[in-house]
Order: sequence, then structure tokens, then C-alpha cells
Amino acid sequence: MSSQKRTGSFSPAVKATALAGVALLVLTACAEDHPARRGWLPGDRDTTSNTAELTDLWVNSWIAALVVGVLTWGLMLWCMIAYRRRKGETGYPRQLAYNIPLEIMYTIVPLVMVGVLFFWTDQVQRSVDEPYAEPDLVVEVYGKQWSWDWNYTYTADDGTEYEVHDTGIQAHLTGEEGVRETLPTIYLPVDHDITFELKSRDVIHSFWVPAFLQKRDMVPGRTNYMYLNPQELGSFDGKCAELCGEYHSEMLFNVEVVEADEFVDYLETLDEGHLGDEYNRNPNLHDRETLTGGDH
Ligand SMILES: [Cu+2]
Repeated sequence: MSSQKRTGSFSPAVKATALAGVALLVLTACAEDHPARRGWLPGDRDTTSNTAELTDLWVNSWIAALVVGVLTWGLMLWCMIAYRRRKGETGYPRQLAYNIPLEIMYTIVPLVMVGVLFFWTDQVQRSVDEPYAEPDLVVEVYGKQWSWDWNYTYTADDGTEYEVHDTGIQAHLTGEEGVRETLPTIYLPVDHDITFELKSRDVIHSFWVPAFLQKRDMVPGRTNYMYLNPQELGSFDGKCAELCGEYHSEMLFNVEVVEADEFVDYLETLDEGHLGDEYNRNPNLHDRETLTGGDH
């Protein structure tokens, strides 16, 4: 009957699990209007060609961490309860030191765990960072205090070549609605291989579209790359993810993933040519004063 006793002693743990389950249901209820949501990650599983893989790495790493956690917490609790000091006991309990098998075990096991995490992270990273031999679109992105410039190099399906640019003006966060519509916007064609060339005009910035699950620094004097193929039409939020000065929080942009013909229509509205390194480093302070009357 000792087994029954043991089951009884687990009941607080069972209760805690049930409570956690209820909490999980309550917390995830708000995600119901968005059926393909990936737990707490932003966006959907199929937002880009990379998001499924990145989601799996994230979720599986959490599962592995949770298994290790539950095992560790369980062992700790068991030691605390089973080996607690009982009434009338004095002095130290029996001491255990220089137990070679035990020491080998707790050296090897963490090494294996780190090795497994490293292996899967490396696999996914290699796959995500694999350059396209012939991308359909190259977007050169310049970060600048505190906005963005985009150079689009694109060959349309009918063979027309585009080399056009757009220059972003810093957002002006007024605290009122409607600011989102005024943000600089990058357009991307759905289901096309895109290479981003990430550069900076001044300090270190970071190009981040949370729903794409990819983020990369933009470092003055060098080019970083990002590769993805958008799979889902829609609007997404983008932002600078590296504290880059006073108005870092206003370095926002929109991402519009559109059909290829709509993308071409958009390119047609842009000015030709390429904004290189020599382009005015910081037009925004001036623009901001013109736009807002210098009230900022
Ligand atoms: Cu920045």
C-alpha cells in the first residue's frame, strides 16, 4: 500500500499542474481569433519561409528546458522532503563526497544537453542564413538616426528591371491614433526570394520585423544579410532593435507583403536610382522641424 501513499503525497503537484493548465487556457484564450498563432510568438507559423523552422526550434527548446526543469525541481523537492530533519535528530546527516560516478554523471549530462541544443540551433541557423544564389529581389536597407532608406533591385516577371529607392522620415509619436499610417513602409512581394543588405549611415541599428522572427544588426562600415521568402500577405510591424540614440523609439516602419503585380505598381511610384553611402546622413532632424514646427 506504500504506492498508494506515494500517490497521495503527489496531490499538491497534481493540483499545481491542473492550476497551471487552467491558467494556460485562460491566457491563450485571447489567441483564439488567430487560429494559426504560434503560442506567444508574434505572427503565424507560415509568415515566411523561415518561421516554421524557427518556431520549431523555439518550442522544442522550451519543451527540453521544461523537462529538465521539472526533473530538477522534482529532485530538489524530493531531497527537501525525504531528507528533512526530523524531530529529535541532531548533528549532520551522512555526508557524501568524492563520489566519482556521481561527479562524472553531472559533468556529462549537462555537456550532452548543451551539445544537443547547440546542434539544433546550428542546423536551423545554417538553414536560415543560407544565401539565395539568385534572389528575386534585393533590398538594400540603410538604418539612420532615426529612420530608414530602402533601395530596391528587382526583375519583374516580364523582365523589366527596377532600381528604385524610397527614403523614410522619422515617426512622430504623438500618443494619438493614426501615427501608424504615417510610418515609412517597406513593400515586399509575396512568395519571392528576398535578400536584405543591411547597412547603417551612422551608429549601430538593428533591422527587426518581429513577425518574421529574424533580426540583425546594421553596423556602420559593413553589410549584414538576411534571407527570407514571405509566404503571407498582410501588414507587419517593423522597428529598430538596437538603442541608437534619443529617438530610437521612433525608428519604426511598416511592412506590406503584397502580390507581385501590386509590388511592381508600388515600384513604379518610386524614384529611380540608388541612395548610396554618400546620401545625406541625417535628413530627419530637418524634416522633423519642417513637419512639426520644431516642437519636439
Ligand atoms: Cu536605430
